[in-house]
Amino acid sequence: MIQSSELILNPDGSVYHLNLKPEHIAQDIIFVGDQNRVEKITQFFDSIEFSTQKREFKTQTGIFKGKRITVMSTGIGPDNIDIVMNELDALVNIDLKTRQPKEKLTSLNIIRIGTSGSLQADIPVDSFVLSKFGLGLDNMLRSYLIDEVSNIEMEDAFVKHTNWDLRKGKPYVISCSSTLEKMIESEKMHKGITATAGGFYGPQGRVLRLNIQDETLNSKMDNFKFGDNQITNLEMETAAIYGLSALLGHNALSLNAIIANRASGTFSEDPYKAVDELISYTLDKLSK
Ligand code: R1P
Repeated sequence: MIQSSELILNPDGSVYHLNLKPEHIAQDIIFVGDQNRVEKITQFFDSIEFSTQKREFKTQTGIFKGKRITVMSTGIGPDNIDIVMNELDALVNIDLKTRQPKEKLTSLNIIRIGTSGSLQADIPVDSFVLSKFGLGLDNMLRSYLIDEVSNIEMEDAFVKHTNWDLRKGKPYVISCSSTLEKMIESEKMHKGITATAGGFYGPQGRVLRLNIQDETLNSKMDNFKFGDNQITNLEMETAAIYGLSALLGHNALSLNAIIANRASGTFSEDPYKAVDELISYTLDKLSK
């Protein structure tokens, strides 16, 4: 039995941070970072059956063209993803009354619709990136036993290429779900490795008033190659979502609208438009 200090439930039986009970979520789930992006998606739904919010975790479940979908904001960063993924998994794979893992496990389909900065000059602002791999620079996943799901060869190549200081922890690499990739991909999507940082400024090479440990990291990431794959973009959730999904048996895919280009130093003139277009694109693919 999982103790109440380990899996915390609210007085109404919902999971502690997400405020959700099992009946509130669909098997198909869209993640967004920003809580205000939830309704930008659900405004297109035929109906909404459930809404809740606690802290930055806002959830709505409804029907889009006959398909039941949950849209949820994760807030920013891999630490939040640890909460979101574990609590979502508990909703489907742990009996919250007996506090025992279920024998028959459910796989969720999770698609992130996020924003991100491109590292490559030829992936311009307002384009879309599908993350074939998540490269975690953040360490969160290293609290789990990940060797069976991580790409150790690519991790070692990255460590060598960037002369990575292992005092920052070892980066980890996890693949997307190939089923979801096939469902969503098209020529409109750039594909590559998405690097996930554990912070927005220093961890992504931004210098304001503090010196950073490796000022050349972004340019080394920019020219890292592993087979046909290069690092396309940098954000704060993808690798953590891929890692916990792989460990828990869920399918995950991360899509990002590129709103900044770190190579050219440019920022989208209308980032909301790029996100709106990615939302329409994804909903259209999901309804087929
Ligand atoms: C940083 O501004 C946030 O924006 C990006 C990063 O991953 C981070 O969460 O994604 P979202 O727009 O989905 O939040």
